[in-house]
Amino acid sequence: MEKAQEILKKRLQEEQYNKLVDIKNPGLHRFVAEYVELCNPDEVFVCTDKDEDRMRIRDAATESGEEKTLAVEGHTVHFDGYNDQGRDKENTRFLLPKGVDLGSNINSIDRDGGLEELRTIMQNVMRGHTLYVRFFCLGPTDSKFSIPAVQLTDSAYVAHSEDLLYRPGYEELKRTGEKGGFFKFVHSEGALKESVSANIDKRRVYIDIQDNIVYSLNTQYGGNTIGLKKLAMRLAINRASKEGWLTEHMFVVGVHGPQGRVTYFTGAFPSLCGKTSTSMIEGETIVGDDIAYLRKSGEEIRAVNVERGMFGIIQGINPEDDPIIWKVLHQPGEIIFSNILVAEDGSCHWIGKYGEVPSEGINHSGQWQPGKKDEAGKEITPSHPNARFTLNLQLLENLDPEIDSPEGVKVEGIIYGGRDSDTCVPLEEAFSWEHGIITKGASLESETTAATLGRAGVRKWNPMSNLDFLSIPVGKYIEDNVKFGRALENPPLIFSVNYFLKGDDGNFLNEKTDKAVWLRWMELRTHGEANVIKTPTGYIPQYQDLKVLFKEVLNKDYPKEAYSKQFTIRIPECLAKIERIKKVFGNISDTPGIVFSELEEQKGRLLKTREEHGDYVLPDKL
Ligand code: SPV
Ligand code: MN
Repeated sequence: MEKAQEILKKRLQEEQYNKLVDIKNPGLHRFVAEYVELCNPDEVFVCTDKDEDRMRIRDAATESGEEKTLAVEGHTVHFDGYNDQGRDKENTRFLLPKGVDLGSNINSIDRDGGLEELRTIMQNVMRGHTLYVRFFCLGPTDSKFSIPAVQLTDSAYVAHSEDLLYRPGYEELKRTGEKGGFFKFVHSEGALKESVSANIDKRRVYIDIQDNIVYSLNTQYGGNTIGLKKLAMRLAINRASKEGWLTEHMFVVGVHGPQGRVTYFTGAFPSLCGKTSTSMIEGETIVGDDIAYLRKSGEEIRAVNVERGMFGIIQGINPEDDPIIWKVLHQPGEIIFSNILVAEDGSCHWIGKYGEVPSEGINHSGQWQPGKKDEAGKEITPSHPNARFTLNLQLLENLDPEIDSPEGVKVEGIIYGGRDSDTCVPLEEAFSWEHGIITKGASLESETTAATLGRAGVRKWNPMSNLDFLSIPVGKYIEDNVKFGRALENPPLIFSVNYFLKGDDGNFLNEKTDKAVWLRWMELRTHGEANVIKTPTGYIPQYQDLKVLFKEVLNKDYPKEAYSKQFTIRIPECLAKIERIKKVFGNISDTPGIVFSELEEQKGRLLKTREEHGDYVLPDKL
């Protein structure tokens, strides 16, 4: 008997052992055995795709106190520690073998030293805990997109969240047996104090691309711990680059055009910039809201949702702007809320929800009442700005029927969006694939938000909104993107949107609901059914087309004056942006030449237009 099997036989109860060795994959057995020995849990539970196993994990989450039940049936709440409310960028590092260089934008640590540090932290870290072994499939099962994955975690909350968020993979791994080149995740919340990770100073998220393993220790926040989410994304970006496809931080949505036509778009937006709400627009259908794999199939680009659930931001969800999610959040169903405020009657409250703020309750800081301050004297909001809800997309009435299609959906448009108060127009189409990839995707900037730890409100460069997850050098990543669509005769159109543009008075120039119109205009454009105005930075819509769409989609009048303000080309700001982006790329050693040539051409067009029309150019002038 192999050594791994011996260890497993000794450490696992017979029933659990049998479930594990039913998957004929010695690599998997070695992986589980190694971390059972090292982390030393009291018990091991192997979860198959069967309902009874899955329910066992759901129940364990409440029995352990990691989740508490709420007033509505099926709803639970989980709290992460007060200082564990976002992705920890500083302590997220790639384990780099000697001779590998990912560039200075990517946080890394020498592999041998990092592994040693991890081993020290992991020694007996699961003592007193149960280790859950779970199997999932990234992407639809039995498809060329599928990547099987195994998660080891001592958090029933993490294991439960993944149950809602990912497609089951036990049977998939059994089917693929030894062939499955699976991704591996090891998570421990570490020692707990009042149900939250106590040793935050030893919080680590280390990614080993060589062995396709990600380690996550002494943390609970989903973005750090849910292996299949942003941790798997880092492994997948690396694999995709080697195999000629793309892993993107993108939603996938079906936009419903004239005569029942459905056109699929993907969209990349940094956190808290309207990504989920764009994928949830009324009248359209959602395939996914966060991560997509894109592969070429003949002359087409096809995309799948890597996930099957949503780990969505709850701040600002209200019945007017988000009617579908609002409804789901108020009816029975399996939903995990995290870091919201729970009132005494078991009802939930969050920032931006309609209705009164409860006069007291429990939130991520413990017992809370208005005016409560933290140790640093900072006022604690009722819910954390990064508070979330976790649910299976099947709960949504707008789920697209192609969600599980093994072939994915055909992508006809790609949207890049950021939080930008003063530079880019609300909606614009790129001149070409290359122009779009460089000036919209690779040049994406956003004013920071609360989804990562650190200061909010600072303008940050975030190419394709994927910077935090890149596991290949940035230049190589941009080049992969350029090459991906360049060879196609009719690549998807590329668009940029900006929902956050402000006027001179500091107020937003658009309503939240306007994005529904933008989507429908893009849908028409992919079929050549709307006209444009050519600006130095891309094609913008004509007033007349938007006026019709505003009436049709929102039943609203759209004054010409509003259009003119929104679509004024702000040349000084656009030029300043080009200089910022050039500077960033100037510091990246493997930047492909096309980045600079596209930016220079754009600069030339802007300067020429400025000569003719001045700094701020109304669309009618062009
Ligand atoms: C994001 O921040 O982009 C998210 C949530 O989707 S997290 O899981 O933290 O990445
Ligand atoms: Mn995301």
